[in-house]
Amino acid sequence: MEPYRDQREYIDLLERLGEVKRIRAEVDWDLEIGAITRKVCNQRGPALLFENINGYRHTLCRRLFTNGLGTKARVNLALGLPAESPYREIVRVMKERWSKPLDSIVVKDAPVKENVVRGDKVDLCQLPVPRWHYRDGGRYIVTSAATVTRDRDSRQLNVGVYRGMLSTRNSIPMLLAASQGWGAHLAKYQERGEDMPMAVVIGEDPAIFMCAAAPIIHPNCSEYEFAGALKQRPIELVRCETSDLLVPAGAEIVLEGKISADPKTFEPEGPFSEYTGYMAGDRAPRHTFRVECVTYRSDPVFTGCITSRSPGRHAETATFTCATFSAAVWNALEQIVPNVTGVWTPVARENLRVQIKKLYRGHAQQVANAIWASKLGNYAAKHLIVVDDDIDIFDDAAVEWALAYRVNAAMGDVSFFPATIGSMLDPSVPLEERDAKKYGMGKWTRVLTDATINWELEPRAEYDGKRYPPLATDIDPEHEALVDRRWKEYGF
Ligand SMILES: Cc1cc2nc3c(=O)[nH]c(=O)nc-3n(C[C@H](O)[C@H](O)[C@H](O)COP(=O)(O)O)c2cc1C
Ligand SMILES: [Mn+2]
Repeated sequence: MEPYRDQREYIDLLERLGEVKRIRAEVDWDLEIGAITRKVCNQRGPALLFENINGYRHTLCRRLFTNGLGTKARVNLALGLPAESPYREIVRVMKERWSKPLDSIVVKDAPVKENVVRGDKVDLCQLPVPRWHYRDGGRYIVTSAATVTRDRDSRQLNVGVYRGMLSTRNSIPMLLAASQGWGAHLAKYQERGEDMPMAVVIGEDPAIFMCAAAPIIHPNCSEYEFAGALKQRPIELVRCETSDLLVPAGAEIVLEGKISADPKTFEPEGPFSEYTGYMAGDRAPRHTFRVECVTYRSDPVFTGCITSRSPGRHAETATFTCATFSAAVWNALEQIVPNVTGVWTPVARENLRVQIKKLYRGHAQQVANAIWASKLGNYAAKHLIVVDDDIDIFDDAAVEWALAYRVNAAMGDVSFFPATIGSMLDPSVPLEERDAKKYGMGKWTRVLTDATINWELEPRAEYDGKRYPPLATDIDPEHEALVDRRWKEYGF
């Protein structure tokens, strides 16, 4: 694989392949960068490096990178796969690599420590943070960045992607969901009346970005080791200045500080142009990250992304979350349910497809329980379709066919699981019903469509002893051979 150590080397790699466009014309952080990014994403265009941002010529950070993973070809590139590899292959490779997390290395000297700013000198307004969308509640400083926290007791690290908005020169209100990795961590600090140390990593390796945005179950390590596995090269980490958190040595910018569960410390955040494609979510006081220290590489590259997409409108995150999500669910599911032969989420992780080699009645229901019982169901698998292993889950027409001819709701093939945790950003749920302050999370009624052949159907002699009639689309072997033999004679 074409090696790259960090985002900076990844940008160099993109440059050599003509996959990045440097924009030297002066652009405004206020809506112009967001509008350009939107258009380029929609066209599946190049990664973008903005080098001349209005008001940011003499600040500590002057450049902005976005859309690094904005096409399937670049996702392949980041994984070291041939640019044309289909998602079927991407999911397979991710799943395989993630089955063997790779230990990270802790180093002493790191590029991200080239510059250190502490205390009163911290000024986040020195970063060229865009207002991405005209309806956004503010300038979103934390989009593709990775948030690092530690379990207070087990000392296990978590690295997750969570949104955050620039509020003051040293504070960032964020969307903290109790069911996510850092949500569970914060609850433990809250019990002791302590603030939680955290770090936000801006401009991290694209492999770390992909892993931090995936629902990886990692009882014995963190997302860093999964990123190392994806790259097949260990991630180099360095200790934070103000805590014992570990951050990538080659990151562009690291914000260090603390977050509190005390509502008195909350600042208003939202709304944000969300991944649903809607301005889902309100403006409300939210958990606020207080930045005490900033470390950064010389001439750092601020990094962010747009994440909202709707039919015909594309976003950077949509190119890889379909694959990372499928691979993470497949790996985890495989540990607890037999004969899972594939997982795919073609458009939105709300709609998940699982393929099984069915072993018994209730197998599809077991799959649903396993996903809905765990963090695999966070923001995901509201609608689950389970198919037999003769149905290609990457083929929409095949799945539609199975839905048409293998589902009979009267026989229990469709089941509802009401009042589960759900996305607080899903506009199909009334706002009051997904009030995270009151409920911690949103609320979903989950739906399983079991599109496997129902084993209540009796095998029948006229069906050659099977539960289902024989396919009517094949040709008997004798005539298949005959027609093949005479094919040219027919004039084809
Ligand atoms: C750009 C982007 C922004 C995201 N923002 C949030 C967010 O604000 N809150 C949240 O709970 N999840 C958010 N997610 C989804 C999480 O990254 C994802 O659920 C991931 O699995 C979380 O990691 P964890 O399982 O370690 O908590 C976002 C994902 C992306 C790609
Ligand atoms: Mn995690």
